Amino acid sequence: MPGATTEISDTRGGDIDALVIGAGFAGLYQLLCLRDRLGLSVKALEAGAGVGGTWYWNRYPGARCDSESHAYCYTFSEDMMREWEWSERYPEQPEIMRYLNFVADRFDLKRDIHFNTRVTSAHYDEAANRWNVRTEAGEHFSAKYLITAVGCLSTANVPDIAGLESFQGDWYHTGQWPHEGVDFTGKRVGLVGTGSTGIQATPVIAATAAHLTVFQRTANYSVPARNVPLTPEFKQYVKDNAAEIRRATRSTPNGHPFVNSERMTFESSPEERHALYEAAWETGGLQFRTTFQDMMVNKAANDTAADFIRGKIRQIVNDPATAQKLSDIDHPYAAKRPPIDTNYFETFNRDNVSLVDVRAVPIECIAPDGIRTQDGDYPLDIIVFATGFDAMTGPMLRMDIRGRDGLPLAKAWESGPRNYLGLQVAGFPNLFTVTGPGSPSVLCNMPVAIEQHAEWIADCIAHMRDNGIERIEARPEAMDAWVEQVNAAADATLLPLATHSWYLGANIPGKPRVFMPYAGGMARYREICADVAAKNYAGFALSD
Ligand code: N01
Repeated sequence: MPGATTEISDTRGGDIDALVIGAGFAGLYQLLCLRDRLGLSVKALEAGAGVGGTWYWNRYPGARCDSESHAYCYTFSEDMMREWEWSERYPEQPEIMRYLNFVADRFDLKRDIHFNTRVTSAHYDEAANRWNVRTEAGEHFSAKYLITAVGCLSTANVPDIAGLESFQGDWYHTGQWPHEGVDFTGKRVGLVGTGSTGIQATPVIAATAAHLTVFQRTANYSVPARNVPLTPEFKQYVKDNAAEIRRATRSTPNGHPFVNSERMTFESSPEERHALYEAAWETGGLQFRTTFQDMMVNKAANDTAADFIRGKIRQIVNDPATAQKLSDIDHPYAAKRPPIDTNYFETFNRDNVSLVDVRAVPIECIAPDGIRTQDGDYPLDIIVFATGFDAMTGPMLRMDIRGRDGLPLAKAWESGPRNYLGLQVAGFPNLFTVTGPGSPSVLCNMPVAIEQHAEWIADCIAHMRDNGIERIEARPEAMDAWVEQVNAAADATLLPLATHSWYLGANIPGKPRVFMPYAGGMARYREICADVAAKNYAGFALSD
C-alpha cells in the first residue's frame, strides 16, 4: 500500500546489525563480508530489480568496461577467479551482469537483498544508536551500522536545457537506459556528450542510425582500446596466475595490473618518445598513461603525450575542419578520466555522422523536432544524453542522510565533501561510505578499491564487536587533516588542470568545486588505512 510503513525485521527474527545500500560490486561484497565472515544479520537495499549497480543501469550501446577483464573482478577468492572465464579483453555490459549474478548466486547473496527498494532517508537515532532507513515504498529498516555502497557514478545528469519537455521524439540518458534497448535503425539521432560514454556509444549508434549528430562541448582525447577475444592461452594464464594478478592490482597506483614505466619523458629523445607512444597506441587501453612515469605530474611531459594523440586524431579524421574540432583539446591528457575507444575518431569519416561544436556554437534550446543551436536547427528523432553524472556526492546527497542532532549530510558537505579516509564523516556515527569522496575510488580500477574498503569496514566492525565498542566516528580534526591530504595529493598532479572535470564537480551547475577522489595512489592509500587500523583506529572516536 503506497505510503504504508512496514517494519522489516531480520528473517531470523533478530535485529538487523547492518544495512548496505546498493547491490553492485561494492554492495555485494560488503554483504558477503559482513554476513558470511562476521556472521552479522545484514540486508542490502537495492533500487534496481537485480544486482549490478552501475552495470544494471548503464546498458547503452557499446557499454563496455575500460578495465581489462582479468583485473575487473573480485580477487578475494582465487577459486572463483579460476572458475569464471571472461571472453574478451574488455568485458561488455551483459557479460559483467552475468558475472555479478554468478557471484551473487555462488554466495547465495540474493536472499538478503531487497530489490526495487530505493532508500529515501537514513536518520541516526543517537539514544538507540541505530540508523533508521526509509524507502520510497514506505518501508522502514533499522540497523546499527549503515554502509553506503551506492557507486560513484549513479546519479544521472540530464542537462537542464530549455524545451526538453517539448521534444516530440524520444530521449534517453545513457545511465538510465531502457532494458529493452533502443532501435536506431533509420533514425536521426543526436548524441550530447563526448566523455567515456559518448565515445563508446558513438560508433555503435552510427552503425544503424540514418544519421548521427554528435554535439561536443569539450573535445576529448581517446586511445584505441584494441578489444579482442581472449585466447585459450590467456584464459589459462589467468587461471594459473590468479594470485599474481591479485598481487599486481594491489601494488599499482591505479589498481590495474600494468607495470608503470620508470622512464622519465625527457630522458628519451623525441624519436624514442614517438616510438614509445606508437607502441603504446598499438597496445591500446588505459596503460597508455603509464608510458612515462612523469606523465601526470609534469605538464611539459604530458604535452608530448597530448600532442601525439592530437596528431593521431588529425591523421585518422579525413575532414580537416572536423579533425580540428576533435583535436582542439583544452586540458592535459588524462586530467579528465581518459576514454578508450573502438573506432571513435574513424566514425567521423562516415557519411552519416557529423560533429557540432557546441562550445563555439552553444545549444540554445530543444525544439519539438530537434536541437537548436545558435547557428541552426538539427532535426532529430532521438536524443541521447551521454552527459555524465552528479558524481561521488550525488548518490549520497539525494538520500536524506542525517547524523547526530539531525545534522543533514547536505549541510555537512555544503562546501564540498569532507570526511576521513573517504570512509566516515564526523557527526555520522557507524556510517561507512564505500568508495566515498576522499578515497581513490574513481581513480582506481573500481573492484580493487571496493575490495579494500569492504574488507577494512568489515575488519573495523569485527574490532568493535570484539572490544565492546558501540560507536565509531571520524574525529573532526582527523577529517580536516585528511581533506588537506586529499587536496595536496591532487595538487601534486595535473588532474586539477581540467577545470571542467567531474572529478571537481564542475559538470554540475552550483556544485562546490572540490577535487573529490584521493589522488595519492591506491597502494599508498591502502597502507594509510592499514596503519590507521593498526594504531587502534587513530583519528576515529570509539565509544561504548
Ligand atoms: O560522463 P562525462 P560519461 N551540453 O561527465 C558533456 C565512467 N565510465 O558518462 O566536458 C553539452 O565524462 C560533457 O561536456 P564537458 C568513467 O569514469 C566508465 O561519459 O562537461 N554537453 C562531457 O563531454 C567516466 O569518466 C566506463 O564540457 C554536455 C559529457 O557530456 C564516467 O563514467 C565507461 C552538457 C559527459 O562526460 C563518466 O563518463 C563509461 C551540456 N549541457 C563511463 N552536460 C567504463 O569503462 C554535459 N555535457 C568502466
